[in-house]
Amino acid sequence: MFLPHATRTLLRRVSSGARRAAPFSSSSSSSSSSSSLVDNPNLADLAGNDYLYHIGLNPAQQDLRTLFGDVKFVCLGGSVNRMAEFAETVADELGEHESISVPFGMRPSPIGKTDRYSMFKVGPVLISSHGMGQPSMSILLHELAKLLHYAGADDPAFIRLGTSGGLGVKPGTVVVTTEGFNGMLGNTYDLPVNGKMVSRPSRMSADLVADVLRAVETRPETSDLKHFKDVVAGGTMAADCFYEGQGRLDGAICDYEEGDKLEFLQRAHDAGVRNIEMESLQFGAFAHRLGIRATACCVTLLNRLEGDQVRAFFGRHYSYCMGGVR
Ligand code: R2B
Ligand code: URA
Repeated sequence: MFLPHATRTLLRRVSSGARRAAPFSSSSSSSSSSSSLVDNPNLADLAGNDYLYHIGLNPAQQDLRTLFGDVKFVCLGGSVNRMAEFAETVADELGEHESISVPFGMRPSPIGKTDRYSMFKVGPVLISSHGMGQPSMSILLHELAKLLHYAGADDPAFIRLGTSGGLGVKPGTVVVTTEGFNGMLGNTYDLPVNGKMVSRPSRMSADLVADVLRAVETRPETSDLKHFKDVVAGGTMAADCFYEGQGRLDGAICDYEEGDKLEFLQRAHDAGVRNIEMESLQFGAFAHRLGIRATACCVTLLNRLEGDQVRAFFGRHYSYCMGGVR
């Protein structure tokens, strides 16, 4: 997402920021007022023998406190390769000036099971791929929250670094998410639980968003980001489908006209949506429910008001994501 120097700067700046999630709106919600990472009395019954199935770790088998107790940032992104690359960048940047620990080797190497997600740790930064879509993100968030709870991590900030389709912003713009929107343009993530629909508001931490924007604005390390790309705060719509769910005309099925698509996208823009992807709604709902400081910083690969096909050249696409203007 951010330039290499900016990565370090941002992490430091954000680290000195507010300690608790301050949602963007104080309207009624079921969220706790402070961060706890988990809210489940049943976990006590496991007496510390809790196999985190998809990431392959268990507090009964690994010393999670030693390995993960210092985590201050959790950086998540969809693709394995991109997050492995991001881990290398963070190692280079933090390694320059700080004594950092990179467990399991001299350079970042995957931790735990890697068949579903790839996770890395560089000093206080835990980095993981989350796959595509809200179900994949949800599984990872449940297991990471428990991992960090067992590790005793103190109020870590969660940031998703991803790609998206922009809405009324020029390609290359980075959208820092303030709140999630669903495909009906509401702000709740709705999940059937035991045969009942549970709706949770999707809100990011106002303090974390402000810290990210301040870092971009004030630090010389991010001057390239200011010169070459726009960074805006705004709503992010997450869809459970890349094609129809995002109003594309180029999927294998399309039962609507271009006018329907444009009417919807314009309505979404009017409601405050500035980009569309597939995870931030669930991410914001999960974090807000637990009081975790979270936001997403997603580069826009195209302006959806102008088209549907993602044709960003890979190198450019990649450097947008990592924040490098290469
Ligand atoms: C952005 O890009 C992916 C789809 O191409 C999806 O994971 C997302 O949110
Ligand atoms: N990812 C999405 O989910 N949608 C886009 O348009 C681009 C990337």
